[in-house]
Amino acid sequence: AAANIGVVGLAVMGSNLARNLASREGNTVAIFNRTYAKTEELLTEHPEAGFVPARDYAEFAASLQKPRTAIIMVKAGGPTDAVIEDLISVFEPGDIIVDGGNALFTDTIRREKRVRETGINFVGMGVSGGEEGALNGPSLMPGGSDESWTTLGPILRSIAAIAEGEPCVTHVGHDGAGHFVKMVHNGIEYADMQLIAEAYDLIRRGTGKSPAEIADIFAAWNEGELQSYLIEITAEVLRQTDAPTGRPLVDVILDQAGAKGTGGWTVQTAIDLGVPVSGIAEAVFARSLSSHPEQRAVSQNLPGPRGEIAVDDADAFVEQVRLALYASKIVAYSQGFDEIRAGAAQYDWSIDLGKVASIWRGGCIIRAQFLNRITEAYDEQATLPVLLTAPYFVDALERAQSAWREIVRVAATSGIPSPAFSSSLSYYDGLRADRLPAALIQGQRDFFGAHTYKRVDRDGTFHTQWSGDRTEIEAVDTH
Ligand code: NBP
Repeated sequence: AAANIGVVGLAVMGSNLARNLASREGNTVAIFNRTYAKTEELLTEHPEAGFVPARDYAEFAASLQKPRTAIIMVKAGGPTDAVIEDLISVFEPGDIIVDGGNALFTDTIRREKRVRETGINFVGMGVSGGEEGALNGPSLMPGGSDESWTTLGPILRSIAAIAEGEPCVTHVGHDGAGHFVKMVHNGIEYADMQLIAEAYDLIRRGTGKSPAEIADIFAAWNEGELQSYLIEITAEVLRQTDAPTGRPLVDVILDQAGAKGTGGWTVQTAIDLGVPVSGIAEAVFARSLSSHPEQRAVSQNLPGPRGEIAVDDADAFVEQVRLALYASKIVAYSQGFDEIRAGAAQYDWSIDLGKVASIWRGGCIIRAQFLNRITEAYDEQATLPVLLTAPYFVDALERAQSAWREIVRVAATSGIPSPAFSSSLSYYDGLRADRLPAALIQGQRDFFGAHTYKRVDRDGTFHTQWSGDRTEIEAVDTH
């Protein structure tokens, strides 16, 4: 057996990951793909990689040193299950199967149980950074057992992105923890992108600047506290001219945003966990709204202002938008980390939240300076209940306060949709409120469903006899 690691599935992600592995000192990589032509193609195109090809699973298993370690990079869902079963049939107890596809974490939990019965280790691993990351250094979020991490750790460290000298990989937690964290990463990515899009829209309508001029603004922002890959690529996209028409590319791209589903998973899971990820949810729903042209077409003449803003001082307005973006971004990340915290509690994972922030600093789509501040916040207090209450963020929110409110006000009065900006502000004010109208909701629930309520002044559970004499009785809480 010649190889210390294998890759199954040689489409773009798998072949790039295999090449990344092969390029690192000490690795010999076995490769297998259901359709052998793809294996041959990779061998021909990259003879320098020294791949050990296999035509079937038995040959693949025989080419691997023990404990055998294989990373699966095939289509998520049924294909992943099929490949796992095939590997089980040729692997032995102690071997390690890693799923690097975009699996839903509950599938990973199920698969881990199934594979564990055989004595083989199963690791669900979130891989972020797309094709480019897979080739040059992704952010890696492996779950799975401690035992598998011993073998896998050094290999993964060798291929991960490096941020400030540290490889962007950590053993996130057991079974589905890695895929869970990857899912939330994607949810945060949705929110971040939506916030940037809203900022662009407000600046464009407010100042009349061209996309290329706004590109300069984003490029300048990328030098400051907003520094991030997404801000950087926003400038690139805005600067791009469409060759056939000579117009800004952003003006010829159809304004209907697609989605592959991981943002939706983040929201569905958050609902199950009872965690308000309103910024992420608004970002997911904003994409759905954009993608209903038939509804948008019949709504064009609905009454309301037409998105014109009278801005006196363009520079001051741009700075207000920047602050609103920064504050809303703090909220989005705070909500995302809240979901990871709640997921860890629910599924009994021990997840180091600061470490998660630190492995997102390189390789992945949401890589940013800002993540250092999150790591610092959790280093200071690992059990911080609300990330945005960390002193650094409180300072930032204090600074952004009035601009944030002004921008949400301007958007509302001008008829410019700003779902992520405004929902972030509402969330923030909801957290701050000393008293919420939730009390009234409890009253309504008690009225129509005898759902009972608690009192501020006494322990116990109470019900008002709404259909009777409306006196209050102490109730046994059965709801
Ligand atoms: P695809 O998702 O397009 O999957 C193609 C691969 O799956 C091929 O190797 C194909 O083999 C194999 N496959 C299928 Br389909 N059914 C199979 C089966 N029943 N048995 C064995 N192999 C099967 O590839 P990709 O775009 O490279 O993505 C791979 C994984 O990485 C996916 O889970 C995807 O969601 C994830 N991904 C992640 C990122 C990221 O940024 N993290 C980006 C893109 C993709 P064949 O050649 O024989 O058809």
